[in-house]
Amino acid sequence: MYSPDVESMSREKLAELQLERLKETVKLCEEMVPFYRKKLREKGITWKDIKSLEDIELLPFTTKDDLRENYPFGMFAVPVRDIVRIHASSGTTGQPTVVGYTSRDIETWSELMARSLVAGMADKSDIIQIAYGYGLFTGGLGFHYGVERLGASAIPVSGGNTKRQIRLMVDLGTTVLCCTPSYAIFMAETAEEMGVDFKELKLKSGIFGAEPWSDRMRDKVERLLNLSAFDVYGLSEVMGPGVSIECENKEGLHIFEDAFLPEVIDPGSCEDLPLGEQGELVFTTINKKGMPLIRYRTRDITSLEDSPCPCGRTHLRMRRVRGRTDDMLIIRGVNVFPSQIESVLMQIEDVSPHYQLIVDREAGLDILDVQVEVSEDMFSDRIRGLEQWQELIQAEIESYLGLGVKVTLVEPRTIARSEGKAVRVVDNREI
Ligand code: DLL
Repeated sequence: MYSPDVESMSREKLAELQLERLKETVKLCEEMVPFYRKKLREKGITWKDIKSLEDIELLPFTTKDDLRENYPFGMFAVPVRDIVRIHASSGTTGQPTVVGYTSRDIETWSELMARSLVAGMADKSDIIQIAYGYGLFTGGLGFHYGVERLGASAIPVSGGNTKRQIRLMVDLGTTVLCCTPSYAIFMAETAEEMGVDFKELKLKSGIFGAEPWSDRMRDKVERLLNLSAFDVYGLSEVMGPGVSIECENKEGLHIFEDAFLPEVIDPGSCEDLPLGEQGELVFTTINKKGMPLIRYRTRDITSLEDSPCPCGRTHLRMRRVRGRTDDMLIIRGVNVFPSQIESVLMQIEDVSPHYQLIVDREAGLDILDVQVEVSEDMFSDRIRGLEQWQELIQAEIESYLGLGVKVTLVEPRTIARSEGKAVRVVDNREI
């Protein structure tokens, strides 16, 4: 069974466990993965040189490109016959990458997911609707194994068929919903159309992640679905969902540090940054056998916190992911994360949660067009006020970013709804 004791271990004891596991991991990589053997040799070190946790800085980084170059099985540390599950990234931005799990890895992952569910208010008595996609994506199956490990009841509905999702919630009395935050918003809209009121449902919490979302969006989701919303983070290369999750205090996501060693680096110099400073998140897996990773550069931007948490967990927290280094837009020299614009939008009364950022280049000049969908009510009642409303949105965004933007109000239901990860940015400059 899962062992939450490890979550409240003293930092000293945890560090001992981490060091032992780090050494084992580096040894495994050195002995079994030619890619790492070569990298470690180039650095002139072996696993025996790891004497303290700080020595992690001696180790080489791993990037997504390294995984691509070793496609499909080159990063595995065990023979393929010992792999019991393979997941893969979609490969929309290049060659796909695969990840492999031994049966022990599946055990570990299930345990971490069970612990994640507990942090998100779930227990054995819950009915948990898993509306993350099942398949090569790690969301569906990751949650599924966690729910079974917890001993709760899984509804393995996967993403899509939104009306059926709502009917299941009503008929089966779902108490915990798991999906992307953008899909949760879409569900709220569909429920309204169907005349279903979330206040009448039994939902108590939602475990949402797999894409960036802001605290303001959380307020919206909580209001619309009448539940407590938790942010869950993970990535397939490192494991899948269940790398970190918020507790009831919602002051950052506790990283499961008995399985993943976090660092935050300056993405330019690759130097480790002190706690509290924002940079690129890097993970070393220390409890994984099929495909262990050393200092994997996630490209996700966040910072780490070690202040005590009232929940009693001693594991470090990461701030909500602000975005990815590769999602950051550079508009006329100004760095813009889509999540910053989302935060501004969601603070304005009556703004719908459906928006998209369209970037173009006209006569050599970058144009950022923030397309915001008008709600049905606004559209019918306030046609005349729309212009002022558009100006207000534009002024708010411009003053926050210090950058001129265009704001276009679009008719209700014109922005594509998401059943998985939402597409928030369309950058036409690359075409
Ligand atoms: O998205 C795993 C997952 C499934 C996490 C279900 C949470 C819930 P990938 O498809 O490999 O794996 O995508 C990983 O998604 O590097 C982040 O950029 C982003 N991401 C994941 N969770 C969050 C989050 C899954 N809570 C990539 N906030 C990561 C912001 C997130 N971004």
